[in-house]
Formats: sequence, structure tokens, C-alpha cells
Amino acid sequence: MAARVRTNPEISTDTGADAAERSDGAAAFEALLAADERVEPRDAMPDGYRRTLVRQIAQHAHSEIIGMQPEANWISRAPSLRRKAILMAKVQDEAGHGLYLYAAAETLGVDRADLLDQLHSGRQKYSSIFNYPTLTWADVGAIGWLVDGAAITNQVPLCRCSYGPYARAMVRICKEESFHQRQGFDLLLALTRGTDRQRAMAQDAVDRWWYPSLAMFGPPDAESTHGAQSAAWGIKRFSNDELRQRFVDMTVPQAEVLGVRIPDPDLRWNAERGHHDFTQPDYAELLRVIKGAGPCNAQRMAHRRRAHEEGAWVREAASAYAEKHADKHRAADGAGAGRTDDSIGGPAA
Ligand code: FAQ
Repeated sequence: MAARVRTNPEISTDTGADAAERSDGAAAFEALLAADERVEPRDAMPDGYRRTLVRQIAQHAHSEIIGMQPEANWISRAPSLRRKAILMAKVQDEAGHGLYLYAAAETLGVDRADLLDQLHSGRQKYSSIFNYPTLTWADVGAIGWLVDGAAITNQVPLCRCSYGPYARAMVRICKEESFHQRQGFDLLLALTRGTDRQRAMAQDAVDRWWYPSLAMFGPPDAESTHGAQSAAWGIKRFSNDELRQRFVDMTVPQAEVLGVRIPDPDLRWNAERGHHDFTQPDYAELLRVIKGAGPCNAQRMAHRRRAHEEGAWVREAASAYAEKHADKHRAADGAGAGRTDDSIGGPAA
């Protein structure tokens, strides 16, 4: 479902400007794409491009903040102070990613409060992956290694997305995701080098998170609704299937180092293709999870709505504080408005 877009007459192509102006805007937009330059908020852009970006960036932002829940479940039960500190830093990073992304979405003329309303009412979605439960400590490792690994594979190309504010937000996010992926790998490595029980726990987590991680990349290309248009607009640089393949090829040698088995009997290197052959995830399950029937959808949304309601006083206090400071600045500007250069810097002679 598309977000409500506040039309900003300065940045929209659809403001009642005459046809010639609109066609100049369209030509300028096409020229930017052809030159592989970034589209900025001030530039004219087709409404469909704007809507697609709002949908994708909002869904991405929602994923970051809902994605805090599965791992936060383990903060109070982390096995050591060091692991607890790392996990807390990671979960806080996800909140920061949400912040960068909501800010990027707002450059398109939408309001983050409105986007959150759409999440809470189910009109906008978040990534399917966060509807699976974290049953053991090893799941924290599997999320870091596989889920963040899949996220990086998908997000590094987004640093070259045609929309400037989204591309720039992704640069910082990817740096942090890289630390997240390494901490997951490190956590699993500690377990696989541990006792038989720890090794079994690591393997069980990988068994449960492998296919949901593959599904994160979306439906197969032939069934992707937005893929072709998003590629033409330079939003997506690679298709869902290309990125899924890249993720499998990157992950298989890492699994060997970890000493875990990828739960796919048909996984093997195909020398002719120069890639691994693998079993596709169950896309019917992906659709069910997106539509709300995953194991944790109801729990995640209930928690999110509760957190939002309980945080109302923080938002009110932050707004009141910002308003107070804006008043002070306005008063200072007003006091300075009538001054000449002579009057600045000390009492008049
Ligand atoms: N879950 O036509 P396409 C993270 C929907 S990483 C839910 O192929 P598109 C880091 C899709 O929206 C996770 N829905 O769509 C982290 C569309 O539905 P619509 C977030 C999905 O947009 C780690 C329909 O299916 N990352 O948070 C999914 O061209 C650990 C048709 O699909 C991003 O959001 C799915 N997996 O390609 C945080 C990356 N897949 O809107 C915490 C940015 C597809 O028509 C802890 N997003 N759908 O009703 C993207 O790159 C793209 O949006 C794709 C989907 C690739 C996800």
C-alpha cells in the first residue's frame, strides 16, 4: 500500500505546472539516470519513482526497528558481560538505522509519524525474517551471520541507488552491518569450538535460519512485482535472484570454516555456472509470512504498538524541548535583526 505523500510544490512534477515544465523535469530526471548521477530531493522525479522509494525505504526502516525485537530477547540472558555489551550495541545500531532511513524517507515529502501509523495499522510491511522466533542463544549468532550477511549482500548495491539520500544512508548502515555480521560469525565460532551441546545448538540455529534468510531477498525474479521497474530506475542494481545466488556463494565457504552444515542436500558447486546450485526457499511460506501468518507476526506487532504508546511521553518531551530551543533561536535572531555592524560586539561608543 502506498504511503500518503505530502506534495511539495518545489519538488513534485505533478503540481499543476504546465506540460512543458513537466516534460523538462522528466528529461532532466532521465538525464540524471543516464549519467548514473544521484537524484536529489530538489529534483523533479516521476510520482511512481517517489512512491516506490517511499514504499521500499519505509519497509526497510520498519524492518530495522522491528528487527530489534528478536535479538533484544536475549540481552538479559547473554552468557557474559562482553557478549551482552556487544549485543546491546548491535540492537542500538538497528534503532539508528531506522532513524537514518526514516529521515531519508522524509526527504521524499512523507512524515515519519504517518509511516509509523501505516506500519501499526498493517498497511506497510517489514521484512519477513523478523517473524521467526529466537529460541536459543545460538540464534543470536545465526541472525548476525546469516540475516546480517543477507542484509549486507542486498544493501551494499543500495549504496549506489539512484536516490541520493537513500544511497548515503546505506553507506553508514553497511559499515555497521559488517560489524554485526562478524559478531554473529564470532559467536557461532565460539559455539562450534565448544562442547557437543554447543555445537548442536549452533547447527540447530543454522538449520532454522537458512531458508528464511534466503527468502529475505524476495520472490524469484519471474514473480517480482517491482523488480524490473526498480532496476530501470537504478533503485535496484541487482535482481532478487542474483543477490540470493551471491549470498549462497559467499556463505558456503564461511560455513566450512565454522564447521556447520547448510541444511540443503542439493547444495553443490556447479563448475559450469561458476556458482553453487541450491534449493530455493519455499515462496508460498514467504507469502504467508508477509501476509501476517508467520510464527511471530502478531507478537512483533503487539510489542511494537505497545512500545510506541509507551514512548509517547518521550516524543512529547523531545518536541517540547525542540520547540523551546527554536523559540530561543527565533528570539536571538529577532534581537539581532535590527543591529548594524557597529552595534555588534559591544556597547555603543
Ligand atoms: N519480506 O517486487 P518485489 C535488516 C514484498 S535487513 C517482506 O521483489 P522489491 C537488517 C515486496 O515488498 C531487512 N516483504 O519487491 C537487520 C513486495 O510487496 P508490495 C530489510 C517482502 O521491493 C538485520 C512484494 O513482496 N531490508 O533489516 C520481502 O522490488 C538484523 C514483491 O516483491 C530491506 O528492506 C520480504 N523478505 O524487492 C536489522 C532492504 N521480499 O510492497 C535487524 C531494502 C519481498 O508490492 C537485525 N529492500 N517482499 O506489497 C529491498 O531491497 C527490496 O524491497 C526487496 C524486495 C529486495 C526486499
